[in-house]
Amino acid sequence: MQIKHAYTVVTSPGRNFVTLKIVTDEGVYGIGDATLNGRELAVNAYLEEHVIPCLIGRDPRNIEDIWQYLYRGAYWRRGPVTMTAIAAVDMALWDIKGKLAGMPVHQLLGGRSRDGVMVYGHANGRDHGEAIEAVGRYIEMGYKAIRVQSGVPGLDKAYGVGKGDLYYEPADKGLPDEEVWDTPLYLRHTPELFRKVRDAYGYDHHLLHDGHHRMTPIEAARLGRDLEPFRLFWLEDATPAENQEAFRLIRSHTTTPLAVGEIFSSLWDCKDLIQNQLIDYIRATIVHAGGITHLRRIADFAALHQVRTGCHGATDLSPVSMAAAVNFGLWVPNFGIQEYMRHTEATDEVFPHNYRFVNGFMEMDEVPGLGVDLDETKAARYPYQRAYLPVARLRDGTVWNW
Ligand code: CS2
Ligand code: MG
Repeated sequence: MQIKHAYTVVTSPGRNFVTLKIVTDEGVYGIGDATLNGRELAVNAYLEEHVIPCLIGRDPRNIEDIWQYLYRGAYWRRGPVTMTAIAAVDMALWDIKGKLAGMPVHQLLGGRSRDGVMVYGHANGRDHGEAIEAVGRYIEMGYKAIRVQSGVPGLDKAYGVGKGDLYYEPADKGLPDEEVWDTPLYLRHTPELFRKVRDAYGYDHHLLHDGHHRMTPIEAARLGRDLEPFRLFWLEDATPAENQEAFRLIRSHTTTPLAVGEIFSSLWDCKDLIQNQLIDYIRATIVHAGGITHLRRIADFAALHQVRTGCHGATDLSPVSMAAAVNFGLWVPNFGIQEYMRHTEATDEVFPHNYRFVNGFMEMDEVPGLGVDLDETKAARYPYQRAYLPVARLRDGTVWNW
């Protein structure tokens, strides 16, 4: 069996997605998500110019050999563009292998460790009142875990406050939007938000919060300690994690569980965090951390250190990634939680899939491969438009972490 041809499809049903399709000489095909928010065409070019020519003629069943070839053979290793491109190839090859075997990918990995994958939703609002009302709506929808984000009095914008209720998309067409950030204001108001949520709904639901890289380590330590009475499931991206050691300071001050890693692209980005138990959940994803083949290694390493998975699952990860993530989440023994930001109806039509939300969990049937497809006719209706994530500045104009 050989890879006969491969190509990418760029489509934008509300936001940009890049999908790789690999077709074998026996007509079986697989798809992989190659979306990197704000840098979509960089990955597309990497695939078209540097990866796809090397795939033609290879045996698609040799997933590991192709992974090693694309990782070691590139010379220039790691990084979000490279590892997202490798991830797309890897997802597509696992999809093909499942179809050939007549089994879903979670069966190929080792079968089901659970019947459903617990997911968390995203309650948010421009102020505490709106955010608290949104939490109530997510409880009514059956979510067992809910991320809570709200505006900060005195700031025009804050991370995680969507334009509508269900669909959160931070990227905007045109050049990057610039937003002012003020951490002291945020630190003053956030504990109050969670006190109000707990007062309103009690402690029967997991609450999560995303600091989105904006605090210094000592500021993150302060927030972690202030949130302790509200028993969060996790505080995410408390501080930028290029310096993995920074989490040692946060860890020494608070028992609030810590999650990090949605922007990591390999095990090397999180090895110290995990082996020193500086975090509780690793957020690396199949689409940005080299695919199922590499995320499995990260998860196994994390399991040795009692760290659980908490994979990223925002709207800028396509339904192809979500289908792969549900397969992975059904299997992985040290599962923690899976993020689930609902896609738009248009996106779901472009990417028909088998996973479904059932009372706080994601479930899927025993369908061969990943359990997702790409409708290329519908995809062609939505042309690409360059879009950027925002840029943050502090009040004095200093560029900050968005
Ligand atoms: C966020 C994301 O879902 C999350 O935890 O950090 O919304 C993130 O801002 C986007 O994926 C960036 O593209
Ligand atoms: Mg996040």
